[in-house]
Amino acid sequence: MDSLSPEVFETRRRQMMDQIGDEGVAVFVGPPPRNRSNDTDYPYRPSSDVVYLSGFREPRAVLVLAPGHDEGQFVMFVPKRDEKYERWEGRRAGPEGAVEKFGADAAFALEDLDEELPKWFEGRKRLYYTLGSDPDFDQKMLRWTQTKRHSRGKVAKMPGAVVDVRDLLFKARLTKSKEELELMRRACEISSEAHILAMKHCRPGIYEYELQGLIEYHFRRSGGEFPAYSSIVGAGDNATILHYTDNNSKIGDQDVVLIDAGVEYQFYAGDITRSFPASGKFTPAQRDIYQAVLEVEKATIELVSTDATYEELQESSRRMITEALVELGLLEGSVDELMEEKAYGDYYPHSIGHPLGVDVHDVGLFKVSDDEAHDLVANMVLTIEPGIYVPAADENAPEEMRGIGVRIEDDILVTESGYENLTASCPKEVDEIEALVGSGDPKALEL
Ligand SMILES: [Mn+2]
Repeated sequence: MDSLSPEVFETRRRQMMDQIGDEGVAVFVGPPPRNRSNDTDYPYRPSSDVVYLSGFREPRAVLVLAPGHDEGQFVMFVPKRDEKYERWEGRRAGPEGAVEKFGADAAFALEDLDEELPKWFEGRKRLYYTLGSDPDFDQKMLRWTQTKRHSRGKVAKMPGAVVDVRDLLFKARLTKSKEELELMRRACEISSEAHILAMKHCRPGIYEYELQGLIEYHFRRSGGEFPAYSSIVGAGDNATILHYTDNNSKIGDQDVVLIDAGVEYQFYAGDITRSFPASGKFTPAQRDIYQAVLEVEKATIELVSTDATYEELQESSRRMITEALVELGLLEGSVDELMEEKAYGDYYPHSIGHPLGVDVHDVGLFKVSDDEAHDLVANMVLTIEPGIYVPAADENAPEEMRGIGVRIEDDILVTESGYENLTASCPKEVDEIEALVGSGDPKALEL
C-alpha cells in the first residue's frame, strides 16, 4: 500500500469531531512556504496536523471541523485554481478538488477566509486552535471570533474560550493504526537499507557527504519524498557533536562513523542511527565503547512493554550508561552518587528516545509537572537511542577513547505482548558490522 485511502482520513476526522462535540469548532492551519533565497523557496512540508486529518499538501491550507454544522462539518480553505500560476509552479486542487478529492463538505479559496470562516464560529462555545505558531494568523483568528455578526437582526454568539487543539490531536496521533503501521514499516525498511548501503560503501578517504548522498539517493529512489530530518554523518570527533549536519569532513581510517538518518515516506518518519569503524575493524577502545552502548540499547529495548513508562526507560538507560562509563574509566565513583549528580550528562547528554510518527520527534511526551510519567501504550512507536560521546578535547578521558562518538538507535513498536523492533533488519552486532563495512564494490558507484 502506498498511500492512505480517503476513508482513513474520514475516520480520523470523525474521531476528532467526537471529541470536539457540537459546541466546539476546530481550526488547523498549514504554514506558508518559506523563502530560501531570492525567488526560490525551501521544499514545502505541509503541517503534520493538516496532513494527518486530510492528506492535503498545498501551502497555507486551513481546515475547519465543526461537528453537526448545517452547511458542512468539514470545511477547507485552499489556494484557488489559477491557470497561469499552475503552468509555472504546479497543479492545485482548488476548492473544487478539496470537495471531490479530499472529502470536504464545503470548500473556499483562501481569499474568502474573512468572509466565510466566522460563519462556522457562530453559536459555538469553544474554539479548538493552537495559538503561537503563526502570530499573524492568531491575530486574524481573534478578530474573527470577536466579530459579532448580525444575521436576521440578531447578534451571533461567538466562541468565548480557546482550547489548545493539540490535546485532542496528540492523543489521536500517539497510537498508530494498521494503515499507519504499514507506512511506518516501509519507512523503517527503506531507512535500514540506506544504512546498509552506506556501510557497504564506506572506506577511509571518502567524505562524509558521499555517504549522505548514498543514503538520500536510496531514500528518493525508494519513493521517500524527503529525509525525515537533516541526515547526520559524522566521522571521528564529528560524531561527538549531537546534531552535526555539516557532513563535509574526510573520513579517516581510525574514525568511527556515526550516521543518524531516516526517510520520510508518505509523511511517516524512520529514524535510525548506526556507528561503525571506517576501516571495517574497531580499535579495542572503540569496540569497548560500542559494545557498552549496544548492551544498554538492547537491554532498554527489552524493557519496552505496556507495563513500563517512558521515565523508567530513561532512568534505567542512564543508570546502565553510568555503570558502563565507570567500567570504561570515563567516570569515577559510586554509581548511585554519579546518578545523583547526573554525571552521565557529560557523555550521554540526551534522552533515551522519543515517539515517532508523522513527525520525527512525534507527539506524546509533553508534561505539565516533573512527577508526571508517561505510560507506554500499545501501538505507539518510539525510538531507543542511547549513546556515549567522548570529545577529542576531553582531557579527563583515557587518550584512546577521545574523539569517539557512538549512538545506536532503533524504532520500536509497543505491542500488547511487549514490543516489535521495526528496524531489526539493520545490522548492529560487532561482527555483522565489521563484515559489512567496505564490502560494497566501488565500481557499482561509478559512472
Ligand atoms: Mn531519533
